[in-house]
Amino acid sequence: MRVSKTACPMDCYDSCSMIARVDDQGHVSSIEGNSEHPMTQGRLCGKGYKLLERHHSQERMLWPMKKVNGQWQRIDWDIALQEIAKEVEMSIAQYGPLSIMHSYDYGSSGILKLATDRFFNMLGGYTDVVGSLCWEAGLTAQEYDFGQPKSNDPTDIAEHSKHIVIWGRNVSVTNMHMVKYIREAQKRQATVTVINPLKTDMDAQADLIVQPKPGTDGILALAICNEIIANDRYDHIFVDKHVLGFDAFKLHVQAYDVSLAAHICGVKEEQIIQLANLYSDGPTSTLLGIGMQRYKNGGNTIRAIDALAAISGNVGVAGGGVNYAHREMSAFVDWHTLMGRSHNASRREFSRVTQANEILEADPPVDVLFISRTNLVTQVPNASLTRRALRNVRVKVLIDSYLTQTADEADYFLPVTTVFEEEDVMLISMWSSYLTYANQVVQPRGQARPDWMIFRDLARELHLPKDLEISPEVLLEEVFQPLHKHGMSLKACKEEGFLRLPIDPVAYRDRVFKTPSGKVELYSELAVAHGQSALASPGSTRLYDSADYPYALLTVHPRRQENSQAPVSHVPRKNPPIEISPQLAIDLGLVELDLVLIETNIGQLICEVKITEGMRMDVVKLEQGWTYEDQNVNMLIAAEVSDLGRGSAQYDTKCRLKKVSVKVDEHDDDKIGNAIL
Ligand SMILES: Nc1nc2c(c(=O)[nH]1)N[C@H]1C(S)=C(S)[C@@H](COP(=O)(O)OP(=O)(O)OC[C@H]3O[C@@H](n4cnc5c(=O)[nH]c(N)nc54)[C@H](O)[C@@H]3O)O[C@H]1N2
Ligand SMILES: Nc1nc2c(c(=O)[nH]1)N[C@H]1C(S)=C(S)[C@@H](COP(=O)(O)OP(=O)(O)OC[C@H]3O[C@@H](n4cnc5c(=O)[nH]c(N)nc54)[C@H](O)[C@@H]3O)O[C@H]1N2
Ligand code: SF4
Ligand SMILES: [Mo]
Repeated sequence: MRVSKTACPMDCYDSCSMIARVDDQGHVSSIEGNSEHPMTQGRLCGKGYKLLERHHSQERMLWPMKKVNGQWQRIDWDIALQEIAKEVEMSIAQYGPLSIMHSYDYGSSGILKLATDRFFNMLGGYTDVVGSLCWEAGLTAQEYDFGQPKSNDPTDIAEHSKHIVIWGRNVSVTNMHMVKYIREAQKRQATVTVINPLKTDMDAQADLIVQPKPGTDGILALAICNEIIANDRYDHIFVDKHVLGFDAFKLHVQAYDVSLAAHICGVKEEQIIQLANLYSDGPTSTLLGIGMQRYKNGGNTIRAIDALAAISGNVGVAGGGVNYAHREMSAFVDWHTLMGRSHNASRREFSRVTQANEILEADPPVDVLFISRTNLVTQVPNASLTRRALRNVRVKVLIDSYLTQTADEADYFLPVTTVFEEEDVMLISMWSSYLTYANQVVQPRGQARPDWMIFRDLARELHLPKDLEISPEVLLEEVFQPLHKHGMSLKACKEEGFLRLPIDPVAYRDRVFKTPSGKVELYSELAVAHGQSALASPGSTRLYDSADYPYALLTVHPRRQENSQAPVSHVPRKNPPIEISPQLAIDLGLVELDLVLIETNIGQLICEVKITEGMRMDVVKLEQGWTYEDQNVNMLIAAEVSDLGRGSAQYDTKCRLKKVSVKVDEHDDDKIGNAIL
């Protein structure tokens, strides 16, 4: 029995350090959280423990495959790489290098995964994906407001916050290691407020629960600002010294009358007053979620909440913070070296959100598409359009461990190693200040290879420069050179399994804001230069303007799995559960386990009713990541973009519900689940 330190590779706030035990046959026999890691504290979440199952599963694909007459057939690595290299050469000869595209996402947080960019840069040009299905509207908002998104450390919140506002983050599900810091603060009598249209686990321990209509939080935040300013309860010293545009902002928020806002947001006036009291009686820490900015007004929503935290004196102070992301982590990485940008390759950029449309309209066309670290068909909004776009590309190469729905549309499948079979460093800039080290624990199963090795081998076939002929250990050393300036090195990270980066636990304590003015910019010329309003202007979403689709559909992150990465032992459900409130169930004549047809402007699915107390009655909850045969949740969601950055507006979706009898389900089986195109 041998013990090795590794790390959870999932795109998750917590970035856990793991201990893997290896038996005498060289198999990983168990994993557990590293008890020495101050945040992991020996505990992984349920989906973390399931990593072992995904590693060992019989359903994991261990050999390269090629689709012949619609069927997958095993093929030698050498032949697969020779054939793919030929396809690449042919496409470049006919259309130029922009006809080669790489679509990838956050399937793994390993930093070496990004070294695959070196391959595409060596080609002299390619089509890249930019923007985010995840969090870019909020990032851009905080760049306008603060220059760089930063967060107060959870330990600081545990020790110093008087009030904690969990605003649209599902902490116990998506960021479970935060819960113990919240409990610590509560032991000191800190209050907890939850702002979320859905019921969350934290409601049970909250002092105040506010349930706004989805997409209206920006209006809520500006009404709270109005209340604070009107009662002269804002932080004069901070505003005078560190805020740009306060006078214009003060005039702007006068339009956000408390009773009008309460009506629009569907909350009580007294709740707005209570929130104004909490923010002006700091230090108040805001834990912003990512779900809340997946709206057409999502970026301006975050700007409004940023402004609230700033004017109420909760930025740059212990126990405060408007905590969305932790971008200071980036400063410790030499990104240019990692990605091999020295080749000056020409890049054509497609948005992750609208890539299907862009592929369909591309000139030169996308002729060879590499897909890695993403399950495009289930995760990108408008799944039917994604399938159509993929069918329009001549050659699709999928690099994954499982035959996902994206594999239905692929031509080649190349098997990738799991985290236990490769060396890497996890860097996640969502919450924690730790790098975690993944030592290679065991030899790869079957013929799986790490992503960088697959592209190195393809580069050899194509006689490209030798940018990927470098061991992971050496490459990691080069990439983390910036650590040396701080007297640190990766060696300690490798040995301990983690390394705490020297980041101040209090964000902006030095009052240095990397905005053009050096202040918090409530009025942003940069936003104006990008065609946006200077001041946070969340308006209202279109959510409630249609009688045809009266309910908001929130396709939130699943409790028991990471996006579509379901545990293999999980038995797929034909009809995914949708959660509705008891009042809505009565209105629609529905009872628990009834089948109901859910329809949006682009698709329909049959779901099973689950009745949940404590959620808004005009909202329907459906966990994303569910798949059954060729169906998934993104068949219901249009590919719409957010206001700021190149973000996605998946939660700005309306739906209607119709009870269906079992008979209709049986007879109309082939109609149901097909998107309306
Ligand atoms: N278990 C699990 N953990 C995960 C993931 C997973 O798939 N499963 N995914 C990881 C990834 S990729 C990410 S990006 C993060 C996401 O982490 P979170 O942001 O915590 O999760 P989301 O489901 O995106 O949305 C969070 C909450 O926003 C609420 N919400 C939606 N609309 C609104 C609104 O208009 N106003 C307010 N106030 N609240 C709203 C939803 O009800 C939900 O509870 O989680 C990471 N962790
Ligand atoms: N409707 C709706 N849609 C959403 C969201 C939502 O809340 N609602 N959330 C959005 C968000 S926040 C995100 S981040 C995206 C996530 O979108 P994706 O990143 O596409 O989601 P996953 O389902 O996690 O798929 C990752 C894939 O990468 C594979 N993989 C894992 N590790 C590796 C590796 O090391 N190498 C390679 N080559 N492959 C690997 C996995 O097997 C899996 O198939 O989904 C977005 N889509
Ligand atoms: S998914 Fe998140 S909480 Fe779960 S083990 Fe991985 S890093 Fe930890
Ligand atoms: Mo995400």
